[in-house]
Amino acid sequence: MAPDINVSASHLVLIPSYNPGPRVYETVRTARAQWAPVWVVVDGSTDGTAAGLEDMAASDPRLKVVVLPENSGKGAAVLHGLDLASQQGYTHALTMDSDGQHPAELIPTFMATSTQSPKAMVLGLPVFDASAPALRVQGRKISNSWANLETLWAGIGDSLYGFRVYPIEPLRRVMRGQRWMRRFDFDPEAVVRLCWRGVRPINLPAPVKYLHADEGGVSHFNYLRDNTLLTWMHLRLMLGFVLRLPLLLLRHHEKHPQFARSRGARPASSSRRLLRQRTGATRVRRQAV
Ligand SMILES: Nc1nc2c(ncn2[C@@H]2O[C@H](COP(=O)(O)OP(=O)(O)O)[C@@H](O)[C@H]2O)c(=O)[nH]1
Ligand SMILES: [Mg+2]
Repeated sequence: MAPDINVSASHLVLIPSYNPGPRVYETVRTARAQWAPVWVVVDGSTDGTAAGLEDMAASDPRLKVVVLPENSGKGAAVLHGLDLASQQGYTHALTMDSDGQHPAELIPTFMATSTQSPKAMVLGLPVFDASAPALRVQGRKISNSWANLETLWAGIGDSLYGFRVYPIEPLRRVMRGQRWMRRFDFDPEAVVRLCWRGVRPINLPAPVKYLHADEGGVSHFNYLRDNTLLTWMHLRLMLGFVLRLPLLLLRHHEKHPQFARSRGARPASSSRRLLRQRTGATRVRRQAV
């Protein structure tokens, strides 16, 4: 059993897992070496890893393995875990992939940041090495541009990286509100919709590895199917963006009053404050602005 350095009653590590092969055992071991509890949701895997993980959990009370009989998609597997976690009183979940791509050694840093800012979501900002396929790196730039537009640049560093800490309740509400976000569209839609609800993103750099097949690397990302899903997702989000535009503009102006200045939309009090800062004057009379 892993030593229990960090045992939390509020924050858990949640690993959705679909046919990852034997890499999953090391992934779970390294996560458990950093944190407790760790929960794995086996999403209808047919590669024998459900039984192997259940064996690990039998000798580790802080590892929980939930086995879904059918494959239902990454988002659906995460939501299943979030519902159970919420019932047991957990407030935050760090999601990570089961295939060894994500940096388990950063779990404590991400959890500490979330504990300091519990209303925020803590997003991994991927640091790629030479192993990253150029097509995936370029593809995420497109997804990131859409996500930034859809949130009026609310601060999303990366829309796709699944190594994140979410506040559980807002995410459950977002997901229960619609039937999408159940498959590969989970990660980007979650950050955009949480931003719309006012959940602030905090971005922390985190390395990501793309393992070769001979190192046990597996990906179920299907370029045609999943890029079609992501395109449809961004169309949906653009519609939501248009409907929320007045609210987003208002928030944007509150956060960046300098953009409104030239149009005279900034409240007089903040104009005076800015002028005071620039001139060093202790009092700026109303007619001066
Ligand atoms: N692709 C996919 N991943 C799933 C599913 N259910 C759970 N997952 C998990 O979601 C994570 C991301 O999937 P992965 O295939 O590694 O995508 P990639 O990292 O973007 O190449 C992994 O931990 C998977 O095991 C599913 O139905 N499809
Ligand atoms: Mg992966």
